[in-house]
Amino acid sequence: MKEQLQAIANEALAKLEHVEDMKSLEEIRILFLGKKGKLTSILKGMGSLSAEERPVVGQMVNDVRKQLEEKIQNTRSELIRKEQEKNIAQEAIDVTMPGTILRTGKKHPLTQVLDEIKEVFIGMGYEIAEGPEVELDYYNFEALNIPKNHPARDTQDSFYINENVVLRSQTSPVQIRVMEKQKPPIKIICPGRVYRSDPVDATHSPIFHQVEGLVVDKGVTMGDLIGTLQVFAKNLFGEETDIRLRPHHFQFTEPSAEVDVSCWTCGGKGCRVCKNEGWIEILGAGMVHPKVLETCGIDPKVYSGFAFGLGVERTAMGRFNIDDMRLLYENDIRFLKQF
Ligand code: 2NL
Repeated sequence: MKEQLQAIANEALAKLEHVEDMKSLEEIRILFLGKKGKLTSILKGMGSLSAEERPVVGQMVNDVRKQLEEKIQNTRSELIRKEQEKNIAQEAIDVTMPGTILRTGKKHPLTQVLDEIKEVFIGMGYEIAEGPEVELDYYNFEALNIPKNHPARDTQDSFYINENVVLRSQTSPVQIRVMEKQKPPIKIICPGRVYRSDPVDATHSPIFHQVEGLVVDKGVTMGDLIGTLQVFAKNLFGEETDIRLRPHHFQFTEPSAEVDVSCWTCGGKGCRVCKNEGWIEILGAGMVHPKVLETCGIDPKVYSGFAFGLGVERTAMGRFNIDDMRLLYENDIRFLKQF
């Protein structure tokens, strides 16, 4: 029985030398120390021993059990340590490895310019007003002193939904709606998408963006308009920028003017960008026509106002030196990432 016990101990110790994982370690434990294990069956066979031998063998079984338990515990600790070492090695960060470059997006050039324009006017105390793109003919034309027979109303120039409904051709109808509802003082800008039935080319698109501005109060003058546009031009195109007004005609303003800024490329000397003019036209403006005020329920004998309108595409093309409007709509990443 002693030899048998020794053989069991040796077998167990040999097996434990080669254990690779927790599962086989547990299998070995059950095989030798479990309820039906080899050591237990020795204990069960002790009945056949003499009274002198019994305690000796009992002591030996206990010694072997203790030895095996210790060895199993050590093997278990060793396996855990190896497992942790492996995990640490796997999780290690190789700081010399090249990184993954995350490409960050940015605002479309039109949005950049629009945001700048908004910023300048918000800085001067303007509020932003918005309104429908599908508009009543009344708000888009009639209320702006554009009568039924006016060429701007030609179905060739505007998109008519039906006789009374049109895709807005400017954002002025938003301003009409504000004047109808709100008593002066009014100080707003109206950015938004507008529609004209123009064929697509390098400088035209049937859908484009406009920012119109409107100030109505007691005693508003052409001087206020000029000062406002000067601040705007200097903020957008640089402190050294000048503006110039040329007489013009709009149905909704009187007097009216087209407004040029000194060329941002040559500063007024004349170059390719300004086609040797030294000036670049960027907006239309004027004093709100008394008829327009009256139509909106504002007494033109008490109040006066100025208004202006500018094309966002054209401003962006100037700012970024873009020579074809279509590039702004194609969303070609190679083009957009330049700005
Ligand atoms: C342009 C420039 C302009 C206005 C827009 C306006 C709006 C109201 C009353 C009076 Cl509610 N005027 N807007 C004024 C002058 C110019 O836009 O080139 N338009 C064809």
